[in-house]
Amino acid sequence: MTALWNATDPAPQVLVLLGSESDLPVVEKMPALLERFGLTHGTAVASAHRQPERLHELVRAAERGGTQVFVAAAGMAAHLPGVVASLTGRPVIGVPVASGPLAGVDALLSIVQMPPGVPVATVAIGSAGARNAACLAARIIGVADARVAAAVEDYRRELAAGGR
Ligand code: RP5
Repeated sequence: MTALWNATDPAPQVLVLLGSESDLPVVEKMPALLERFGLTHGTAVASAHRQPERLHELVRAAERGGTQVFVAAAGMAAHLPGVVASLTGRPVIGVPVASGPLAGVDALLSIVQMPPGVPVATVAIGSAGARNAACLAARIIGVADARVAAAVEDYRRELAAGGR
């Protein structure tokens, strides 16, 4: 995988934040998919619990730089997506990771149960969810970007023809 994103780098359209380096395998297919949709992307590790200040800095720098959608993947008591949604008004997609003895159900319930007014669009547990996070980010950005919308339609046609 390419180098991790830093706050001093140009902000990507889609920033993928992870609660731990151990979550990296779950999102490994996202870069290729985001590139297929014509989206710039970056990945950074910042635990909501262990590195709260670093997380704040990364989200603020990305928002300032123009990041359009945040994806946050975390396991166990997965507060990362919710904290990101508290720090930015941009769309946040949460990916539950199956890293503890509860196999991701803990993270799923933690991510999906956001208080009213602070939404996190929650996808399925694990790499299937990460793939859908990339697709959903493209659909969101495609609302105002015809080139991305066309790439989403191309992907949909491929699926309809039996592609996986
Ligand atoms: C969560 O705890 C992380 O997102 C990861 O899924 C899990 C375990 O983290 P490590 O102990 O592997 O760093 O915060």
